[in-house]
Amino acid sequence: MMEDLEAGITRWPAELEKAYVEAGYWENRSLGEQIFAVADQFPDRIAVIDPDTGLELTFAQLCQRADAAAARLLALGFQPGDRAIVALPNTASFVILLLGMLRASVLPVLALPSHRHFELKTLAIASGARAYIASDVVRGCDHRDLGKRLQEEAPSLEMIIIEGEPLAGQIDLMDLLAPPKPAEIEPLRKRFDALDPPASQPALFLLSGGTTGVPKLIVRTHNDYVYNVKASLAVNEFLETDVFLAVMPVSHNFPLACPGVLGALLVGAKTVITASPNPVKVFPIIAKYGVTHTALVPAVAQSWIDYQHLNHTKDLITLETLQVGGSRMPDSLAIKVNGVLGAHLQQVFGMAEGLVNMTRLTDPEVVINTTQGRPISPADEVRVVDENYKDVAPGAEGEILTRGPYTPRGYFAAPEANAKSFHDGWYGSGDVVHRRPDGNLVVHGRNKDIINRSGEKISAEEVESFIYYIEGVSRAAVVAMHHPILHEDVCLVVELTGRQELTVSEVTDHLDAFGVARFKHPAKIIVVDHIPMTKIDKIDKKSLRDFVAKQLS
Ligand code: OOB
Repeated sequence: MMEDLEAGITRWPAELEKAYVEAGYWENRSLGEQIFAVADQFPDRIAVIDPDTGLELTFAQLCQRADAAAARLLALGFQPGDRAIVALPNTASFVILLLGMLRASVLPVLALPSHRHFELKTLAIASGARAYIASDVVRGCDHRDLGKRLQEEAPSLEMIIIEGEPLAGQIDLMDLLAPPKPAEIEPLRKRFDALDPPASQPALFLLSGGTTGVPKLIVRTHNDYVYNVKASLAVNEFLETDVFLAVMPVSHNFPLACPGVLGALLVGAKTVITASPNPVKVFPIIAKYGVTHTALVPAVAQSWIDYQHLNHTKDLITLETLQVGGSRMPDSLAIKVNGVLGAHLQQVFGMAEGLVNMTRLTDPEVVINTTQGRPISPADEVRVVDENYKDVAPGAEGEILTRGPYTPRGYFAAPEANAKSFHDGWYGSGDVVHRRPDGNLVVHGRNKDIINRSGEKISAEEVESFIYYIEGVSRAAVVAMHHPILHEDVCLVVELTGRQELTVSEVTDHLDAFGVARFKHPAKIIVVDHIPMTKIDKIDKKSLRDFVAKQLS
């Protein structure tokens, strides 16, 4: 229900909300209503293509299916404001379901298919989700069994909804997403037009890539998220004649809303959605559907550049703009994008918590290749501060603080995390940057204890907490190590008592037993006599990172 949600949401100050509306940043129109209005203009245009299943939907068909899905969700007992965890891979089903949930005001908690029991259970408890929605088997993980196990521990999870072959007692996602009968179309449309939620209400939950042991939920309201998408659309110069390829996991803010899938829907353009970013698979898809825009993490951009460099394919002729973000793109890689892929590069430095920076397509090459861009909205405020939250001298390095019309003022129902990450309404992401005189930001690193493994954020503290259960581990520290493709990977440094060694496979088995997502598992273990400590008796992560770098060089 909406009422019980409200208590967990930190709103913008009332006078600012008013100002955002007056300035036109907040339109007071829901995301679903706006997509439906676009669909009414271009009902017969293709909205979504899923080359993996062959499904193609026009805007009219997408909206009809979304309304039918909304009706079926309510028939299952969902009420507006209820939450459901969505951990689907990139398929057309995701898009239909998302729009259906928006129409029914059932709030998606956007998780990843790579999340496992530990992450999902924590999310289910934090969100009070009533359903878990996933594909039956993804990369060897059976989400039907996982769903059953989750239900034992998260009492709110009444329903498991499965794409593929659900177990007895589970719901078939295909039944939920099937097209309505022709006679149902109009009545459904009327019914959900009448249920259109106020735009101040939550539209969905994103996950934070934050540092604490508990994943944090970010509520994005219709007003702020629509603006996130529209401001991104303008800076990305994405038009209705363009074709967006969604190839990074669409539960992430970047391919979903910067401008991403939602951007394409809001301008009446085509989205091609597919699961594998492997150039062998995806290049022919780009050629076949005339993809013009896509969003990648640097590691995938690197793999595309390497492949194209070797194969000189003609597949990328239509590709105009390549957005790259999620982790720091090395300048040496940025320089190659245009020459090898023939596309304009746009660097994107964003966060699920709000603020998005982009280089502009008309910026000088040196800006595009060596900076992470500047805020997409004139109403974004950015400060660069020292450890006492004092502004540093212009151009000096410091931590970024931000606030603005699409940067929420707190995590969902997390007062402790909020006290750490929000300062007088300013969100501190922990990224260390400097601001150039032209306003563009350069990301130097971060003052937060995470590993950024090819765009997936891993909390060191979270992984460490599991390692301490291993017998003989007296101290454990998880730090980033360099990886040639992923840029960073997880390295575990341990002090042992009563044993000499600890293997990667033992740690993997241990973390599997706890249901920790595989992408968080250490790829390397270093046993030491003493883990370096700071003066205040905390693990000295900085010198440990240097130590690991030396050991592995
Ligand atoms: C995006 O969102 P999240 O929430 O997964 O991660 C945010 C964090 C940032 O605080 C920063 O540490 C890192 O990811 N990051 C970058 C970066 N883009 C994100 N670090 C260096 N250079 C970049 N270009 O990752 C995200 C959300 C929206 C758009 C793009 C990325």
